[in-house]
Amino acid sequence: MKRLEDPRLLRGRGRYLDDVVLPRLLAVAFVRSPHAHAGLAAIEASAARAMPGVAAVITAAELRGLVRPLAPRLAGPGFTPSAWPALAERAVQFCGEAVAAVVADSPYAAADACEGVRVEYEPRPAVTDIDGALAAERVVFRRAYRHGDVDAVFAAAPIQLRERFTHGRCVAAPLEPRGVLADWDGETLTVWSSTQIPSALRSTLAASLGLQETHVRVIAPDVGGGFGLKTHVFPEELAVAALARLVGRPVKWIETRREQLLAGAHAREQRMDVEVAADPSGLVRGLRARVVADAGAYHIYPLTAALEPLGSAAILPGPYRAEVYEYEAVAVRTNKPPLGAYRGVGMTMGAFVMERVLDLLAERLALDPAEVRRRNFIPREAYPFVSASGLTYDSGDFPKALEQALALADYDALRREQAQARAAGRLLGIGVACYTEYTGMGSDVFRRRGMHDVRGVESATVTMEPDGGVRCATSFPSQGQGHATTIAQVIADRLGVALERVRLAPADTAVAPAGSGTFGSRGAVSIGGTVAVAADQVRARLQVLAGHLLEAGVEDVVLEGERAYVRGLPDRAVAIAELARLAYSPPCGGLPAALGPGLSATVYFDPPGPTFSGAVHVAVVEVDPATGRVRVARYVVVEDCGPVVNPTIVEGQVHGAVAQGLGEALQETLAYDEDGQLLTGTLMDYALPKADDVPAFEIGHLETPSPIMPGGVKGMGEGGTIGAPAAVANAVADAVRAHGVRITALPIRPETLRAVSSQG
Ligand code: MCN
Repeated sequence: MKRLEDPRLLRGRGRYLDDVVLPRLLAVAFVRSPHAHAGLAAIEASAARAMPGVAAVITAAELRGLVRPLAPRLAGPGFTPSAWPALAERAVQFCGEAVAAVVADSPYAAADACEGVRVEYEPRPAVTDIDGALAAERVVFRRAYRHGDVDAVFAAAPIQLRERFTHGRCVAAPLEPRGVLADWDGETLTVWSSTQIPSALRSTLAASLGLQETHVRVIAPDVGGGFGLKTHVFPEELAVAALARLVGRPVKWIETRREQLLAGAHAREQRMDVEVAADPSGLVRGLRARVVADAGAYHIYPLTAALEPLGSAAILPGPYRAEVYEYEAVAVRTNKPPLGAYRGVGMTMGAFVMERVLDLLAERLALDPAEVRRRNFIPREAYPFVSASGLTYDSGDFPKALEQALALADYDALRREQAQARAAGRLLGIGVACYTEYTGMGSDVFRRRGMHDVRGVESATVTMEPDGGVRCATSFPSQGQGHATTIAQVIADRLGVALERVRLAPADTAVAPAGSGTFGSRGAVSIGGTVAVAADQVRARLQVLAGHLLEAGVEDVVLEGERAYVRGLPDRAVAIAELARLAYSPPCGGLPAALGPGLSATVYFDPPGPTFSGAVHVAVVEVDPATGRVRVARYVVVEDCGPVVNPTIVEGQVHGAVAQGLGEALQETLAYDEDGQLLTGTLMDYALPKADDVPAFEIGHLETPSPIMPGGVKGMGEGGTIGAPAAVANAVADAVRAHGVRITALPIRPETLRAVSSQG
């Protein structure tokens, strides 16, 4: 089934943030620090205020007492809080931090006036890397974990490996950048934001500005991609909301691409030192890991800097049986933008390290990489399985997924082809990666992590209108995942109406009940827990009404093909639209006893998860010995997200996520110099994958239903980005093994492969 939302979007009829225009609208631009670390001695804005079209120039001084900074909480020891202000007050902590906002009658006038704001900085030394931050003891998060007698297992292990892996800084880079429009009518603050979390944003704005939530309305119009970036609340959202109140007119800020690269949330940067204890058979018995993430200048709101290192450490054991494990997860503060969520957060690094380690082990023991995985997998019958890091894996069948992927790739033939290519001097590599992924998390997961400001609950209202059309409003909006289609499928199925009769309401806190948002691959699971249950409640009311009219037992009423009929008697029927009309306009004699008017249900759901989905990826790459450039020749995925609601959407999600993973593996780097200056501030320098960098994908499915989630459904929207860097890294390592090049860092840029190039 094709996506219902696409015709409107493909015809250019989408309504993105920059399409939203209000009367008397003013534009906002931010003055941003050119220094990574500096004191703010003075800001002189009178010249800018006098420039044409300028309505106001606002600094932290004008916002004092009006806006509380973003200060997420994390329960438990080892957490040093931070407060990210709407505008910097006494000092700037990273290059690109906002120090003033200009409000003008056009974005151009606002941008020009930014140049007229004179800021006197007092540059200070910047800390720009993990070692510098550790040396300066700038630790903002530290958590340790130990399971089993790790020392005894390591002391007895005949095979030991030790390696350091690093991951560079990258960014989500959605097609539509961030943006926010705010309007204050003296009573209600209405905010349009390109966000993944309208409900949580409303709460944060209300708390920060000292308003009641009922006086704040957040609307997320069409959102052109989020990929985790828009899971956060940003200072710009606070500043723009406050500006609307200060200037008494609607104001809008649209991020430029340069601002996004410079001052949005970044992703991934971390390193992991790992030790492995194994048997000569290749069985991994124990793991030790120390993860240190470069968290940037502030904790990201609401997830905190714990998100990346804790996720990487917790998922490291993957779908394998390691018995003992100890880790330390650390985040350090540097003078760079905060580290936040990006598709696959935490899990990408965990999978990269574990899958590289298994290949190194295979190499040491002269085993095939597929064989070493077979020997370590958790067998299907061992699920539910508690991993060495304490995660309860509810379901999975990796032995089967691996065999399916190897068959799809024709692995044996690939190895023969590789041998021939090698004989001819070509650098062909084959990489296998397997990962398990936590999806569909509920409040319990966030509370266990100590994350107070992430609710974990979702909700939906399903309403059949008086003409039989159905409207659904959810707390988890779409940024491209196709929810309008999958939600319509679920509702149409349950209420017996045509798909076209079902509409997903725009994301608007005035319409939708409260919840958390779309992140952590929780959408499919939340649809099952909210939309499906609410639709069932509406269905039950329709059945009572139809049973009453048709003089049949409720359990005998079938809803199908826009009609309600008595089972076995298809002619004894009434149109569902007629039932809807009667529900709002009761017939003479009224509705059946105990059935009030209306056809609507609101359901809140706290997913009992996480539920674990997973996949096996096989990448085939060829390295050009002359340039070190890597071409991805083939890409195979076998994924398991339980029963698939919409195969087209699921495959589309795999395509997009793998494409992002390939960029992460081979191209994308936010490079900084030692002063904390960003060297890759445009898309000419920050290399996103393009169409010709991405191969055709070969996708297979496996369905291992979740025993804990409604309908057995598991999430999958992030998976491709988790598997691709690991599979590609293993494939490149396989291609260049004979040349003595070690693959321990992402991205694997041509310059990493220069040892091959020089030999080539
Ligand atoms: N689905 C399905 N059957 C399943 C599982 C999922 O049909 N068994 C469908 C779902 O109904 C939904 C889609 O696949 O339409 C993704 O579902 P899910 O894995 O639950 O993920 P979410 O809906 O929670 O989406 C979030 C996820 C994340 S965390 C990021 S980041 C991401 C992603 O989705 N950002 C995206 N995919 C994206 N796709 C686009 N186009 N844009 C983004 O910003």
